[in-house]
Amino acid sequence: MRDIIFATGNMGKLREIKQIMEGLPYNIISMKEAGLETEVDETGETFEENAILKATAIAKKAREAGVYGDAIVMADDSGFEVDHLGGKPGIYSARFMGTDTPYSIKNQKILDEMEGVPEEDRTARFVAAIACVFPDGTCEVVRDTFEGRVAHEAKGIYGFGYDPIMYVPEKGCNSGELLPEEKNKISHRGKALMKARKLLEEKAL
Ligand code: ITT
Repeated sequence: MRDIIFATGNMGKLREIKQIMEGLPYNIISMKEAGLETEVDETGETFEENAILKATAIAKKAREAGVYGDAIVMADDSGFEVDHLGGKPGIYSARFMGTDTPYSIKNQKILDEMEGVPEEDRTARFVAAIACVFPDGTCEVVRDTFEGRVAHEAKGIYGFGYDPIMYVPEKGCNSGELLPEEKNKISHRGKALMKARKLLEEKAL
């Protein structure tokens, strides 16, 4: 089994990544489990740039520590884009209203800002960019989206972050109401990870 170190401190993401990669010949190790925790300044202007910043920083740490020499290092930079709000919170999704603010408050703020906005203008999506640093030091990044609309009320107990307020037309419910296995099949992260998996297979890793 190949080791993949996932450069994330977000437990919701990590849980999904482990579920999505289950049964595949990869051993997913969080940066915490690898003892490589570090704060990375997300100074990029796109999801791709930030994913690359996170993955390369952790790959560098692993190299310096002399551990997991032939591991692949991956990072996910993701967020919720609301078209009517000019794409916000977007790359600032985790930082929106402060990282310590509960999602019940962040979500309500978005619902309030969208009050009275007609259905056709409520389009929104989750975006995920996943950067992979390979053992030879090269880096590639893939992206995918999960399209929906801003719901009228928060619903659901599954997922994390903004899941309760994204209505998923093809499922007729909010993302927070989807069972993990249902979300993972159609989500930005699920689809981007399958693209990343293809990259690994092409490189025979
Ligand atoms: P790491 O950088 O340590 O991975 P983070 O939470 O800071 O963790 P991001 O900067 O990529 O990660 O921010 C992603 C945010 O976007 C996340 O905190 C949620 O608010 C939101 N988000 C991303 N994917 C989501 C999903 O599947 N469901 C709900 N919200 C999501």
